[in-house]
Amino acid sequence: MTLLDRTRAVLDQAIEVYDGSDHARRLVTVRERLDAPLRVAVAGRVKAGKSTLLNALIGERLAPTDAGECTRIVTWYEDGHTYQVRATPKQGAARSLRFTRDDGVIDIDLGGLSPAEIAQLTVTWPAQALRTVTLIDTPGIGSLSEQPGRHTWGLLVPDDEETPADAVVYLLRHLHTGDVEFLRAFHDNEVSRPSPVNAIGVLSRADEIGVGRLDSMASARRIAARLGTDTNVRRLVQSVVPVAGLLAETAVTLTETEVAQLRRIAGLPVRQAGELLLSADRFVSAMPELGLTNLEREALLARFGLFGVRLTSTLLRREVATTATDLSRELAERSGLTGLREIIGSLFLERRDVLKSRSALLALAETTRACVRPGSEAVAAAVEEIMASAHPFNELRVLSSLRAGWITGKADVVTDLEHLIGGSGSSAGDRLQLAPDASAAELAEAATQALARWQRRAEHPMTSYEMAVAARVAVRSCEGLLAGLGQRR
Ligand SMILES: Nc1nc2c(ncn2[C@@H]2O[C@H](COP(=O)(O)OP(=O)(O)O)[C@@H](O)[C@H]2O)c(=O)[nH]1
Ligand SMILES: [Mg+2]
Repeated sequence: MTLLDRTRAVLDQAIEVYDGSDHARRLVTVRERLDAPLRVAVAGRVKAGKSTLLNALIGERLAPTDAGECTRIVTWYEDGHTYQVRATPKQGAARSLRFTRDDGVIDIDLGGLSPAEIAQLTVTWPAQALRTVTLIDTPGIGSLSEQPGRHTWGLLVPDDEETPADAVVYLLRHLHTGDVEFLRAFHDNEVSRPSPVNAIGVLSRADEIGVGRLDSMASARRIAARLGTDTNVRRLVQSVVPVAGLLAETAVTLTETEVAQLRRIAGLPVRQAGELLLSADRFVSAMPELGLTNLEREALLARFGLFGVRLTSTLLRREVATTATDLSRELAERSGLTGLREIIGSLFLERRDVLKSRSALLALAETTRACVRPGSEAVAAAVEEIMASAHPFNELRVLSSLRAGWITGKADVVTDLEHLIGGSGSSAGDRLQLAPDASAAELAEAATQALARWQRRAEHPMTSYEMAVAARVAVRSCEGLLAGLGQRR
């Protein structure tokens, strides 16, 4: 039986035990959630660039950025057949809200409700990207004493049994003590404590790190790599990637008009273009003969940032990309968006079932603690049994123990282990550290070797207790790989 099937079975059992009560109704929604898209929250401080990045991930400029009352409300973006916005007030029934689209961005009419009265907005939007994930935009944790801050906190660190988000993309601009505390509390639960299993770090607004210089992304990559090896960060997020969110958002919503405008800059002699782009002020006002109005220039700055204007005009001049389509792909790549999508794919989407089961089992465990009934102890025992025995959970536990520094060993051994248990992606290639185009025979050979290696390690008398436990999990992972490869042949 798969993990999802086991989870479903124990949920069914619990729904019968709690039949007729609110608990049963809640558990029915927990069960429905197992089949729904993965819920990923975008979290971080106010102005970290959350809404902008969310738009980039959706591929449309939906979420309002900067100020505005709606940025203070937790907003869910989910797939659906029709365009719809609903408000869930803290008191009273959910209701539909009117909205307009101004320049792509949704402008929601709260219909007389104040942001403080609304628990959640739900935007239903037919978008390809939302088929596999529901994205949750959060107001940001500027300060937890503020209302919006508390909202976000409640969403990610719920005090009732439901964990609204299955995973989180956490935006960091500069690592802040507040960030670490926040992440620690979010991960404070029993499957993995503290746990990097369902969090990815994004070094956001990466273009600003090198003050918009053309090599800004290279600097940002170095800083992100350093953050990613920092022990404090590693025990909280799986990895840290740099993303220039604004440029990413523009990349996926690029217009022909914008490309035409940037071609004018690309057409200038290099030195003149360099002078024009020395500063934002100069760009807006210098060189009136360029044929772009001040307003157009300001609009370009707002969409690309100075870094984006520099980079895009350079790409056009060097003919790295000449059409809007090519340019869009190139900018998505260079802004870090493509990399982020890949990592969301390998660390969240490929692990969807585990993350889903985990959320459901946590909810279930909480219910059996909160309300004891005839039969509820058997449910609690079944939940514990799955959490303790299911191999994917064991992999997650080893991963977080590694990240927390509870399992130690030689660097190459630790790296080998981390990959094998799926720490850098769940595909056979990722686990065995082989190229994506490795043949089935190569994969099988590498898996056989890894199996022997980890069996030896598990049985070796000098292996520490913790490493021996981890080694047995790795052995199971290798067996799983071999079984999977056998099926495909
Ligand atoms: N230069 C630059 N500005 C950004 C970037 N991401 C967001 N911004 C700007 O930062 C401000 C806040 O962004 P927003 O997405 O609303 O942040 P949020 O409060 O975290 O949702 C807006 O003016 C954005 O245009 C980025 O990657 N680079
Ligand atoms: Mg926002």
